[in-house]
Amino acid sequence: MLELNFFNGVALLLVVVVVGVWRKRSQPKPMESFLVSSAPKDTVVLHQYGAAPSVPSISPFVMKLETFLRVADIPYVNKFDRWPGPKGKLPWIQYNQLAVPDSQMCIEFLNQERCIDLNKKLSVQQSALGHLIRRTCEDSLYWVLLMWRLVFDTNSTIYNRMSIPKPIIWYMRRLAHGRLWSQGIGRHSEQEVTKMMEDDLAAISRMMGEHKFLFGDSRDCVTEFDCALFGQLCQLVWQMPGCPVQENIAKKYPNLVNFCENMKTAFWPDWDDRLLQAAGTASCK
Ligand SMILES: N[C@@H](CCC(=O)N[C@@H](CS)C(=O)NCC(=O)O)C(=O)O
Ligand SMILES: *[C@@H]1O[C@H](CO)[C@@H](O)[C@H](O)[C@H]1NC(C)=O
Repeated sequence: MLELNFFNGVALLLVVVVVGVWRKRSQPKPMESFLVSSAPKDTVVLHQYGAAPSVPSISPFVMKLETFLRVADIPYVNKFDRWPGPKGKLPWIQYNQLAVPDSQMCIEFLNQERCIDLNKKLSVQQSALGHLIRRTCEDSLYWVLLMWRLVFDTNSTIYNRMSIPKPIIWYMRRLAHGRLWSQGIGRHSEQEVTKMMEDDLAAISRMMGEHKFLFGDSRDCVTEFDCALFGQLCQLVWQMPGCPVQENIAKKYPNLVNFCENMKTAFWPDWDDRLLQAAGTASCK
């Protein structure tokens, strides 16, 4: 048993105070404190990171949400302010004096507000499948992407291309290592993580077959699930410099690369104008 003496008492008090302050800090903040910019009525303000070298955003979730805004034809303006939203993450949106965090919650909120349903043509079974694909992308592939960018690529190639200062890269890596370890994937080797990714991609690739999009070939078959898939895949296909992932996908799953090309052509005519044109790295695809 721990003896309660003066030093233990002080240590205990310190722990209680620190935990108390920490808990208070992590309480959700009132939404009003996030209304940092004004926008015309019924226009979405999309808060996101700055530009990236090969895909308009470094974040798969930003790509998902911005693609959704385009597919659903919702007027929006970008704020490249890296301002973390009500839940401390990006992306988040502001809409008519409301702040909404989380890409998926933003989509569901906008669906309600504007009577949108990109999935309305899907059968019950297709919707269920779409849901499972989205989860695979966001709760499995996303972690694989982080492992490559922040653990296996010891050169931090993508972050260096974005000219992020070295100490910040160091801090990001440190933070990520802890999170990836807690999530569990951080305990696996490069070979094991590659296998996980291959299994996910193979399943999605078989599911897609020769279709242009997940559930069909025409632009109006594009669903929320295509946006979620595109968000993650476009990163793996185009924005993983320093990682063998990119080459691997192009060789093994050309239909997934085609899917990305199709989404890009259909909804991102301004893709190239949106890329970060850092000196000497204009074409890093
Ligand atoms: N479930 C969230 C995930 C968003 C997310 O993980 N965003 C990352 C960037 S890709 C982020 O903000 N990370 C900063 C942090 O975790 O502190 C969504 O769908 O929006
Ligand atoms: C880091 O860069 C060096 C020099 O370009 C290269 O030899 C090495 O393989 C790279 N490391 C990784 C993990 O990509």
